[in-house]
Amino acid sequence: MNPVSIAHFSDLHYGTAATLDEADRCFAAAIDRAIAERVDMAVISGDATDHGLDLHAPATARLLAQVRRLAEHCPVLMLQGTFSHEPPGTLAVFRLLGARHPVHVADRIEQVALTYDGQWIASDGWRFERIAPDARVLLSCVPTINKAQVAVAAGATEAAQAAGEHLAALLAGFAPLNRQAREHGAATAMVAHGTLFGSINEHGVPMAGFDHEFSTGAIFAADAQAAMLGHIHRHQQWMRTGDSGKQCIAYAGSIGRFHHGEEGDKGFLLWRVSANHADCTLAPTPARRTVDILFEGKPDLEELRAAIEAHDIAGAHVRVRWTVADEDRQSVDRAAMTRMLADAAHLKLEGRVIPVVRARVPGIAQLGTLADKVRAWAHLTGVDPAYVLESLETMQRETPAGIAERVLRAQACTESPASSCLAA
Ligand SMILES: [Mn+2]
Repeated sequence: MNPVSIAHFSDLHYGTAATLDEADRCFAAAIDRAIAERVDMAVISGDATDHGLDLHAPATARLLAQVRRLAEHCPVLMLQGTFSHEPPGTLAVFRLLGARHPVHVADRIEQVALTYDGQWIASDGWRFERIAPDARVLLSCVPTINKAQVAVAAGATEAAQAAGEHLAALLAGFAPLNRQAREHGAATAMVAHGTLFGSINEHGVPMAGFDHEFSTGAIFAADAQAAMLGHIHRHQQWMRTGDSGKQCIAYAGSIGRFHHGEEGDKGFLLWRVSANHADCTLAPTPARRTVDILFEGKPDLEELRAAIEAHDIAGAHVRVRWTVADEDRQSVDRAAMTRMLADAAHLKLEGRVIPVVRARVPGIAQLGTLADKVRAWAHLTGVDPAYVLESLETMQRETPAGIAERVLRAQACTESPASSCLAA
């Protein structure tokens, strides 16, 4: 049997003007490419919207038009994403699009088969009793987890059982149907929205808490060839070759770059899935480029000039961040920076001012030496200047390593005076 080619889009985040252009430009380009690749079907694995959309919002019409365009080309499955982004019920209207091919909305835990004549069939319960003989593709759908729903589907009786265990039981429950589908020669995939333990988010942070729903082990144990995931905005994948052939789990990542500091390429996935094989490649979208320039203190215009030369600023979304003490805030030349970065498509200047919380000594800046400043400060705050001046002198005379060694030795003395102290 020929492998089924599937376009997998995720985390479109259609919303307000701030991100709408990015979302729509990238999704449009992705659909163009998917059509050119003649994919057999398409999956949108959650967070099609960024928040609840009004019917008259520009994002609503643009998203509906794009999904309709996609459904003119091939059958589409849309999965319910995070409730705060995609309030329950958001996806219901997509069922009504009436394009050449049907749009199936998976907003509950269920299995869905795509038949050879391009129709979606959904299971009555959380899984099929048996696989229809004309199933070309079997999809096991796990939308954003409502923990109670998982517990019911998995038949859990222990209320205290962790959600992750319920989910592992649920995924294992899909395995017999996936094996049956494989015997019929059907392609099998899981479509889910959630956090995989050990994945890395778009800011480079590993997801390793205990409330992360999925593990690679539990997903592979569902015995589907492919697992198409949404929620984490960074593309990444895991593979395993075993009794079930080649299995692959992948996040498509978000369709565009919606925030500063997001690492990695943006795009959608082109999957090829058969009864015993799955693989995917990232097809890039024209996501915006972002450049972050960071100053520890006051922005140095020479350094900024060097950074502008080093990065291709033209057309990029640039963010400059700095941190200054309150007394220096007036010396930051925002106008000069704006002029230097005029080629950027969008510029964000973010200065953080550290407020003065300490007592100030009037005229301290005019004193000639650091020692004089320390004395003036000590006088105001009622501290004996002798110890501070001694420490100051030590810092000028000794290396940091030498000071640290002496401090540690003194500590060892207090902790166990008998042994190390006398020797030292
Ligand atoms: Mn998302």
